[in-house]
Amino acid sequence: MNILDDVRQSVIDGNMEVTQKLVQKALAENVPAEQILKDGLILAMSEVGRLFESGEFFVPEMLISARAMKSGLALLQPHLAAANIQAIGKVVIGTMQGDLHDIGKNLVGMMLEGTGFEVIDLGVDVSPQKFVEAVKEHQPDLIGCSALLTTTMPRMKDVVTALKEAGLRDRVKVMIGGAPITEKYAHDIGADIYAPDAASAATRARQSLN
Ligand code: B12
Repeated sequence: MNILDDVRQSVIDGNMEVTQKLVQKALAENVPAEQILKDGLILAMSEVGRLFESGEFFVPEMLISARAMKSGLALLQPHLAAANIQAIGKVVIGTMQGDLHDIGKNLVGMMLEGTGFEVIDLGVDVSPQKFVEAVKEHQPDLIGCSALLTTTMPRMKDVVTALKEAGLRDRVKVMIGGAPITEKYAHDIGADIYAPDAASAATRARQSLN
């Protein structure tokens, strides 16, 4: 068995200690951090989602898998974020009000840092008003909104509206993403950038500065 198969299995099992050991082992064997992330941790969470959908996993299992994934991610972080890059811009990110999923958002934050952005993370369950206040306070180039639930997607439109009402819409680009989000949805609600994953989020954010 390949080490990344083991990493995936440990996340699915929700075994945080084993996940950490295996991620460390993979790094020691010079498996690139991006590959451990993509083919190990992220694939494992897709499988966890499938198990949840088919009724084999319930919320507690999902939660312990998420914890294991996060513990592995923490070990990869220093390898993913390139050191000593001067900030090329500023991004405020957060997960929509009512939504507690933060693994994808954290990954996007890491990749943005890796590409040279200063990242201000507002956390989860962030109201549109809080985004507006953060734009006033930090004056970012972009805001990044994450939603994993179809029920919290509409809050993204509320963020765009709140920015307009505060007269700030022209000062900041709005980037959105998360499993249920599509390019079309971004267009429909008047967001500027959509990206399907953390790597393309970083690339598109960077391109948007030009
Ligand atoms: C882990 C998990 C949880 C954990 C979250 C832990 C945490 N700290 O995040 C817990 C157990 C808490 C949880 C709870 C719930 N969950 Co949940 N969860 C998941 C699961 C299995 C994985 C999500 C994940 O982390 N994926 C891995 C990351 C890396 O991927 P990602 O989040 O998609 O992010 C990537 C991209 O989307 C993108 N991206 C993400 N954000 C952003 C932002 C920007 C700006 C950009 C550009 C890109 C971007 O880049 C990321 C990296 O590449 C998904 C299943 C799935 N397949 O998505 C269900 C899922 C999202 N959950 C679901 C549900 C129903 C729930 C609950 C309602 C369950 C319940 N009955 O209580 C609650 C809701 C709690 C709440 N209020 O938020 C459903 C949503 C269904 C729907 N259509 O809305 C899913 C799809 C499962 C399913 N198949 O039914 N969940």
